[in-house]
Amino acid sequence: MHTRRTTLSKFLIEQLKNSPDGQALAALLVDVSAAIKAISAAAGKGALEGNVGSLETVNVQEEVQKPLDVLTNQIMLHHCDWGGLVAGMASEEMEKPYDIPNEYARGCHLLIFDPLDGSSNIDFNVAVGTIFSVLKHNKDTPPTEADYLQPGNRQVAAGYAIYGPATLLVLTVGQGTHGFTLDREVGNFVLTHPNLRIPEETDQFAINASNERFWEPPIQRYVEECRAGKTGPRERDFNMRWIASMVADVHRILLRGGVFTYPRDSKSSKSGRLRLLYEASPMAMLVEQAGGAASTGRGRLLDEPPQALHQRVPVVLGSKSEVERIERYHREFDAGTDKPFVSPLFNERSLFRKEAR
Ligand code: AFP
Repeated sequence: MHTRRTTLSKFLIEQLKNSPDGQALAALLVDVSAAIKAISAAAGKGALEGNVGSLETVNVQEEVQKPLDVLTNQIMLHHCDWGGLVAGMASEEMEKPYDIPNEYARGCHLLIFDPLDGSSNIDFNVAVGTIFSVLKHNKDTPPTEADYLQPGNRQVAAGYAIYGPATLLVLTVGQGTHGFTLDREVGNFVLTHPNLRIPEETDQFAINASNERFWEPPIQRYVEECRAGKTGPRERDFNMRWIASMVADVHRILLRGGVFTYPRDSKSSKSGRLRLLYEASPMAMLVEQAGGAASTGRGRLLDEPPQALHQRVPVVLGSKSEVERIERYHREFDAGTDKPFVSPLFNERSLFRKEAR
């Protein structure tokens, strides 16, 4: 039974056999997958091991940490620092990059990760994830902070794990996007979703609609048109979803099509909420490799040059035609030629009057 299943190791050896430093990258991704198995087991214990509630500490983002934020960060560091495969690591949970301890050799890759994305969901047993990105570091010297500030188009691998009813690892090494399901009894990741392609025809969008009043007009226009459904300019009905865990929201979009967006807003920082290096760049690579598009609304996300380790960025990603439509709305708005859609519910003679923008 199952003797011909493609395991992650087999898949990586095959995909990377002709790439420079391919063996080192494959070995690193196997270490990352081991960390993911450990995180999956820890997350699965929930309240049995005190993995719920909050700590009294805050991370560099000024967010209150959960016990699992701290534990999963350590799991990632300690599974990947010892094997001579990474030159350094950076985590959303740490202010500064992690230097490889002196007793271990340094490798030719940098590993960047968000160890527990969507951790505010953990108390409610809703899916959370881990996001990671791999860059090259071809210097003999230990990496400085500046070495991590590479645009997403320089990533050699990116992926995420989603801890839901099943644990899945979705991965790219620049040759398509592929999904692996953890066989918990055997302990292997098995290729179950080869060559994922984002559907073009879609009726899904994912956005935190409670921020609507803080969005820019191009995003307000897009969402208003979707909400108008058959009665609006799109002439079909849309479905909205928001899990508040980027991994889970993007996973849905990858399989079903549509758009995930955390746009620029005027609420806290104008750049939106998501971090360029830990969240946006790896997700953008996965989405592009699955035939989709990823943008800031005003340019390709993978070309965005990072200025700082914890920089935030507006994110619009998913089915290509929808992302291109949102980019067009930004261009028209910037040029002053946009034609915002006003729902009949809000027109001059209706009960609800929409204030002029
Ligand atoms: P946490 O990892 O701090 O829970 O943040 C998750 C996240 O960065 C991303 O996964 C979600 O898409 C987004 O925040 C949810 O933000 P809202 O609080 O605005 O729903």
